[in-house]
Amino acid sequence: MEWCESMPKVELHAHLNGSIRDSTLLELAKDLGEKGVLVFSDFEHVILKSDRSLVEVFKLFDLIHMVTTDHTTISRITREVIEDFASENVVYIELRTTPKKNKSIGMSKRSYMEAVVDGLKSINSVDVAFMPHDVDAQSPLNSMSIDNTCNVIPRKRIYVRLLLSIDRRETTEDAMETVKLALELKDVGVVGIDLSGNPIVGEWTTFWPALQFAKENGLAITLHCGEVPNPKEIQAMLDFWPQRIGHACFFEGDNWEKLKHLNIPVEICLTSNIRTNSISSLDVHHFDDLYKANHPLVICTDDSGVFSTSVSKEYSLAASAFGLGKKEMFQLARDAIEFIFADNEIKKILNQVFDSFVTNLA
Ligand code: 6MZ
Repeated sequence: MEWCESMPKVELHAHLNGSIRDSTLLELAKDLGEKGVLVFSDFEHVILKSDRSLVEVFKLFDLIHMVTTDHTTISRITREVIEDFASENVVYIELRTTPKKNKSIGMSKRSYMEAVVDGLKSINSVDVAFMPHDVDAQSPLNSMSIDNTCNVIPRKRIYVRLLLSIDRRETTEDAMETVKLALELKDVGVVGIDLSGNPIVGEWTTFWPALQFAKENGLAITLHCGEVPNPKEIQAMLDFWPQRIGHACFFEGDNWEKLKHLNIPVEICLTSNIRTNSISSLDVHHFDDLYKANHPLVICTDDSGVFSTSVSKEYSLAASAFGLGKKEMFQLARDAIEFIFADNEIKKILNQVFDSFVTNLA
């Protein structure tokens, strides 16, 4: 639906390496195939497969990381991912990624993040505002540039904030290193921490000390929660009271009631949940229950590359699956402003962006 694309949107659950363009992934794999590092035909087969279980998705991430994890590529995919989201009128994104170390190429968690920031700085097809002081209340929606025939053309603007992910395979020390790095990188737009990775790996008690430290030091937290049935972990996560959670597919009984009672915003990733078989079909998706209960929700992509989706497609899917019209979808997009981790000044600007869209429509 065209209007899903044209309206402004807020993306709060997008993993950098999961949002990589298919064409880029294939190009990178081909290069490594030519260098004899991998067998391209095997790689191509896995990338182009359309249905994958959750377990297969994590195998795919290991393959993706094989071809993406050097500084130049990380900068490139950051640039492309932000360009892609901006092109479909995402006006604010919290992009999350797991800082990685790789001694053999001189990569530390910090240099990985510097590559991400370099990627953001290298974008010139759209205006990217990612530093905390990078706000323009005078002209929040677009800026102008002049093309080579002296025509003034509006440029899209996207506000970007970063979340550092802790992978569930990591140790407490690794997780703590990520949190300390996040604190050091606040001035380049890092606003929070995410806990993600294969949900059947790792224990909550391993990550808790680092997450608690993050919380005490003013970082916002979002947790992948209830991606698999694990009521004890879900309960511990709810007791921790994160600012948002992702997925919430396998909540039952008291945990479900508690989620609603605490009013914790849920990042909903419809295509991801269906493609990984976490939810059998959209008719039984928990979006419906939460939406009808007026629970805070935000529609997100998770891994737009891996699941061949986009924010607009997710909005369109929600509209058709749950019988919502333009007005409801616009309101849903706008409500997400309240759940972002950036400060009130950005919220004010985003509200102006949504206001000006309504005015332009009238
Ligand atoms: C849990 C996920 C995920 O960090 O390398 N990731 N974790 N559930 C999901 N739903 C399917 N999708 C992605 O991006 C890729 C990493 O994000 C996490 C995994 O740890 C994956 O390796 P980055 O940029």
